[in-house]
Amino acid sequence: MALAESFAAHPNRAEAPLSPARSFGARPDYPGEAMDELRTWVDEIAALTQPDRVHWVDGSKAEHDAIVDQMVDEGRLIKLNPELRPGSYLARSHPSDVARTEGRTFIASEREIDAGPTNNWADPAEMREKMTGLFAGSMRGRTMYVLPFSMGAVGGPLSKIGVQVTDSAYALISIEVMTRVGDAVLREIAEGQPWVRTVHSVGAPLAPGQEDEAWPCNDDKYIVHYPESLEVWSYGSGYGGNAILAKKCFALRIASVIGRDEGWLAEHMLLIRVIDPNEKVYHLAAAFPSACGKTNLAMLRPTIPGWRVETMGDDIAWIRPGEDGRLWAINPEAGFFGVAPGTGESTNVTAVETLWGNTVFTNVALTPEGDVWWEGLTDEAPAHLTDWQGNDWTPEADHPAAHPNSRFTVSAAQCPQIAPDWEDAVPLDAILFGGRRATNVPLVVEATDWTHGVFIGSNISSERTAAAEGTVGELRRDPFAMLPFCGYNMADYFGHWLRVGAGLRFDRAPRIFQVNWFRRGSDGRFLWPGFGDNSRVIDWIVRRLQGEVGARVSPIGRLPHLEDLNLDGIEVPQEDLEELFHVDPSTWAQEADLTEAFYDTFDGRVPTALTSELSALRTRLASSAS
Ligand code: OXD
Ligand code: MN
Repeated sequence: MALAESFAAHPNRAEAPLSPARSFGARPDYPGEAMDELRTWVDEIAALTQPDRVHWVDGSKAEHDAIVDQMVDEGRLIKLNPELRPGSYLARSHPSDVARTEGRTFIASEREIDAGPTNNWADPAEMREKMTGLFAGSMRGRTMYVLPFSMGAVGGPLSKIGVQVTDSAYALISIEVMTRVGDAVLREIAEGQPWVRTVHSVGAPLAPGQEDEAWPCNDDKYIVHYPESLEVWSYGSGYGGNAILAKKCFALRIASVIGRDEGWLAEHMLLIRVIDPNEKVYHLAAAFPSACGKTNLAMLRPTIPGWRVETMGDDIAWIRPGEDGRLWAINPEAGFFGVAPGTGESTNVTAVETLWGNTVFTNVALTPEGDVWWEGLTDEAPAHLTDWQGNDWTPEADHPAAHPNSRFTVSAAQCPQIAPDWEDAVPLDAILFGGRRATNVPLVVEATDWTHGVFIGSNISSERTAAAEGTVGELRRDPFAMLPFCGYNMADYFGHWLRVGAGLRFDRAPRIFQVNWFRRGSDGRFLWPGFGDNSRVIDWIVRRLQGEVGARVSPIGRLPHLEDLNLDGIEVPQEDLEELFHVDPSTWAQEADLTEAFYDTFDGRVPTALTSELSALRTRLASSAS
């Protein structure tokens, strides 16, 4: 079967009969060595963590509803007004547990060099001893849930499976949205598919009779990855990125290691299908650092007539070379765990429509009518709210009503512009690298070839946002938007990108572009309207793919001829346009110095192809300055 057909076919999607029914939460008794191995592992974790109960999750609606009802009764979730937001809930985290904790995230590879200078390395033997101590008895008084999950459609050709054990019901209901959970996955395990082991505890054991917190967690946090044994152990945090281990921990950090070894790429990228006015179809993957408008691009509504975008994924893409010399991509996730603030009718109407119901909100504000609100949902704040910490709030308050990293968790299938075949693999036509840059980086630049594109990707930087701890606004180097998510040495990761590119058919490899929606003028104004008008940049990119428009050569890559941009219906003054694409050789020479300093941190491990790109850039800048 041709590769494209085999990707489309997905013969074993979960339609085949499931294993025999079992009672609520019970341990499955399907026979087989692989299942014995799983049961033994679960028993070992339970013996260590000592939960009161072990509940094997079957992923059924009845089970989900029972767990959610119990969470509401226990005060862990607030049920929203079903007339305004049916099937939806609000969770409020502990104020100290609101974002990923990169400083407490570790790669425990056998050799320190395999973690590289951008990761926190820990010695695996020492870390195991430490974690065993922390997890001993950590689930006392709680239920330990066992969740078999699939990233990608169950049985799909690019899919991978894992099992998470967790003592957090919040993690459980989030994982049920973000992945495919349940017995269809157990059947895969029973049939011998390899699976990744992930263990999570909020680190808050309960003594007999002790009253629980609404959001239990521990001040001491460890998010630990063992790349050799493909395991994740996460302790102390209930926050999504630290607790939904299938997402950043597995689908990026561990999967990037699997991808390195198997010849594919696990990337922090959205995935969209763009349909031009002639109904021609293109697939784009785009890497943006956290909270840089990635969800907005994933759900783009073009403002130019005749163009459509179908959403396929908003955060992660698994990308594999096909036998046809192209790159094929899937979104391994099943839901969106998106940043709420800034998502509004005027900025991302598709996301607002996606959230009509069946959504778990975390750390947003509550309206007196029992609905949710966050900064940017509407232009004007309601006169009275309960803020994310449960306190009264009015627009005069000195802090936002919703936490800047407050989130929605919702099934991808609920997105009104989701591609009908969003669970299938699609061939990539272009890869975009973006960031939030007030200066220097033009609205769009095309790489001259794959190696130059990898060079650009290795140099992505962005002003810091609230998705991780740190000072908001500060410039942060975030190569491929993978800095916090690459499970191995990033210099080797750059080399892996070069190798993957070298294996593609040169005329079928995706073309690579850099974009920046956030450039400001010298007066501080944004120079580009952004949002739906970013479709104008996509239009140019697609016309480049079609060979319909030329480009001008610049020291940093190919730039559009300004007259080729479709600006019908918007007013962008000529000076702003020129500033949007201005390349200043002296500030770019400073960027080159920063690149050199960054590459130097890898002690000579950065591939020569990239250091040569840097020298070539400097030569081009010098000759353009003279
Ligand atoms: C996210 C992130 O939550 O990138 O997606 O931080
Ligand atoms: Mn992300």
